[in-house]
Amino acid sequence: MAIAPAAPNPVDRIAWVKLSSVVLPLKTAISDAKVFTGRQKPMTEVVFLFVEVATEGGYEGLGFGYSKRAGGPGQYAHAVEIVDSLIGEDPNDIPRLVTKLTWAGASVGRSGLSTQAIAAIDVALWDLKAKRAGLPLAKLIGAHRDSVPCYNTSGGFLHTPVEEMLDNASASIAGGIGGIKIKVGHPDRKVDLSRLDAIRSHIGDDVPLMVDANQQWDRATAMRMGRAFEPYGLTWIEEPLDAYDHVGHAQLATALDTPIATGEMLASVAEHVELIKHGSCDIIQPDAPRIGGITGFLTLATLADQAHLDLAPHFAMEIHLHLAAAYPREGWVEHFDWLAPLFHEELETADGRMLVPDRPGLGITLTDQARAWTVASHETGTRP
Ligand code: SMN
Ligand code: MG
Repeated sequence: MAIAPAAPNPVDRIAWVKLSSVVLPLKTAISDAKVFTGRQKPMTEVVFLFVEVATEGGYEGLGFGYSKRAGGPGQYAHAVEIVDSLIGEDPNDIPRLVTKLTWAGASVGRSGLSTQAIAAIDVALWDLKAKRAGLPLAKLIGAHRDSVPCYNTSGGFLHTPVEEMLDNASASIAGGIGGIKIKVGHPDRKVDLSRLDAIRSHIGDDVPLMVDANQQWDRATAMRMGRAFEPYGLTWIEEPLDAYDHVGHAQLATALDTPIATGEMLASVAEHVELIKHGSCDIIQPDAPRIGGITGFLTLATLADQAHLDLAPHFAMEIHLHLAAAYPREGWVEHFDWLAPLFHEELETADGRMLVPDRPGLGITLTDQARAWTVASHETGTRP
């Protein structure tokens, strides 16, 4: 019997795209080691590039990217310059559209800010595709699990007094979060060790504990600190060295029992390929908004799995929960409470895990507060 033709008019057309630059204020100024060693100022806001897409067939998608301290206006400006070419295109053809957008702005390269502008558009197109299929994004890709172990970072920054850090950890665990990450890399190594002692004693030996040095040590210091941390049974040591010191990270990964995690700062799939080639980490930490969205992340995930790496994506849990659920090896999702004012929906945590929403797409919608924090917007096409 002949196979029935596809549903009438399976091809859809992008009719409208809206770009919004949204500034999320943080409740307190955030400091990690990069601030304590004078490399950066405390962080007081995160700038988001939100992308909304609508098609003639009545489907809509929402995606986002972000930047910290600088880059937000640049990502937005680049997206404004290239987005018009999407109008009239079939939204299903995401890889082809990413290539088209890449060539539209090729003179500014295939990594960093231009890639991050395209990433936000890519996420919106994947959200739309999943909604068209009536599936959560993880299910559209193909999920290995319906929840992912999660750990909290937002409670353990270096500016947070020890007692408050301990209270934050207790609150996270009581809220169903499964692990705790604290920042290290303080100029005085005794501060690192005393904070680590305090948190390990407070949460006990059975709660997974990670540390993040945010690129602050040189190789000798990283090896010394890594050896000093061995007795604490850490789940990983994150970014002990400069993000691009692949050889140094590989030396640590070989020398230490504690797993080495890195990758968040890399700005393209190609940069992660270098990390993998050097054997720089046990746990890779890509950031979809930084390396090309869902499309870039899925390319990297295949390479990471082939290299037998575990996965712990950086930040943006609203996106990375789906991607970690679809990765063959069970990894971790990073919990931050910062983005809560932006979305109507809250991700559920229970028994140490974050639950993949059963809503189509990413399963998020923007709040009026997010709209109120919009500092610039650009529309192209006509919303059906
Ligand atoms: C981080 C996240 C957000 C702000 C500063 C640093 C980070 C992480 O390195 O791993 O979450
Ligand atoms: Mg980090």
